[in-house]
Amino acid sequence: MVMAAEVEMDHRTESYAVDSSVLVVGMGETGIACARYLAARGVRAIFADSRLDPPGSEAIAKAMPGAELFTGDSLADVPPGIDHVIISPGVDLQHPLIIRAREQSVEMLSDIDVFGLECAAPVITITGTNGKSTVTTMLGEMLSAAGRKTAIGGNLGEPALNLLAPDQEFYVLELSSFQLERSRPVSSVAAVVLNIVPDHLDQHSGFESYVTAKAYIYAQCETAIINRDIPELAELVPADKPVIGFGLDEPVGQDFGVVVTADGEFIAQGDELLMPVNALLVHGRHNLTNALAALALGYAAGVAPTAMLPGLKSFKGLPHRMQLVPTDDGVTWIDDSKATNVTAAVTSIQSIPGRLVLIAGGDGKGADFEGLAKSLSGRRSIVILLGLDKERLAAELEDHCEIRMVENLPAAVTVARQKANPGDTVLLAPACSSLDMFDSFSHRGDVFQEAIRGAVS
Ligand code: UMA
Repeated sequence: MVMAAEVEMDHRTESYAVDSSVLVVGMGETGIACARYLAARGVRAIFADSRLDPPGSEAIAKAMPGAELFTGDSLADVPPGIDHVIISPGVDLQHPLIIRAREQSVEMLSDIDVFGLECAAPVITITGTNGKSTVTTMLGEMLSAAGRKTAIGGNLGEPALNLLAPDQEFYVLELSSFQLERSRPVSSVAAVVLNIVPDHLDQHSGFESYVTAKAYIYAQCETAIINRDIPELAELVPADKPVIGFGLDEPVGQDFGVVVTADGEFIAQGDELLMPVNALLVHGRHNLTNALAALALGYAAGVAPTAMLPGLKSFKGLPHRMQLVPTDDGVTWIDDSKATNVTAAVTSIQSIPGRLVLIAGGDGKGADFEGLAKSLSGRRSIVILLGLDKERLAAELEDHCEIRMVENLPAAVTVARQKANPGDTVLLAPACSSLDMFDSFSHRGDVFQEAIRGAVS
């Protein structure tokens, strides 16, 4: 056997190991990471992807020369002798190969399960609909600043398997609902569901299954971190788990929160003031919540809050999340391409005072846009729409704002430039996924920033 570690799971009777005869479904970033991981351990695998030209095929062939790669529908069944199937997060669970594997009782794993087999350092796990990449990166910087060697990844971008290293002191993993529903419960020192609002409803069978997937994060954690501002989320935590809370109100005990004094607002643990809220470089109440969550996670993992503060104070935020794009035209241009659902877009819109030119649209993932309409009501805003769901958005928003329709993002920037006056804000907060027109939300944000640089000198 190549891999020594075997993990007993509470909810299953069998232990598992990945030592031979593996089928990896998905030839994207996760598939590439699996190929490298398995090849380094001398395990042979075959690979399948329903896409005709999956992005990882070249890298997989390089990592595991001679491995058989099946694209499109060229692999109709799980070949005899396959003992394990590793499923990438983007693979549809109704994929014919997954159905066949289930019928044949072939062991199914995620890359996160495989990561769990070899991971020797404490893991901190983060999920939620919005803010999880920010909290993951923020906490990574806080732990590093506290002198602890920390690797961050997962849904954030770097597949978990690529992070494994013998000298890591902490792993901080952002986990999507897709990763959670494909994985056995992840053993962690601290776990959080930051928030949950409807998202990805076109891929999950409904809001309930999306919530269930997110709740898995608490199943095997040592301490559950809960958001006091969304009390319903505490119901996702198993009854006997130790809990630490965070929220924008005054904290008690070990909880984190905000204390108002004559000198202003302070981030605090219990009655101990840690730092002034205005010392954060990231703006908005949602980022204050993110900071409190990160502190609670790090504290639950055994790191003193004071040791984490330097990393928190120097954290500047992530690209394409409320990122200011500098110009000299007197208009504030903001790239929030990461606002891929209605709640994230509404949070951004509400954080901006004054006259707004909003650029929105893309693939709405089956969501209802009523919340977006409400947030624009009575604001004198102009909304420029593009992408797959622009007609549906226009129908929902037309009673609340002036609408313009465009074919692409550079055209949206041109119209925004004509409509915005000095003092106004132009905000890209699409409330939709980017995948109908772009490779990713970062690609969409890059195109937006490039168009601004071209149009506004
Ligand atoms: N696909 C097929 N057929 C297949 C396999 C995949 O059509 O047989 C499609 C999927 O529908 C999907 C795309 O290919 O749209 C990518 O799927 P993948 O599983 O190959 O994805 P990876 O490249 O491995 O990237 C995945 C995560 N992607 C998804 O969950 C869709 C990345 O999250 C993550 O960073 C990476 O693993 C490393 O862990 C991205 C993401 O968009 C950022 N996540 C969603 C989100 O945040 O909203 C969930």
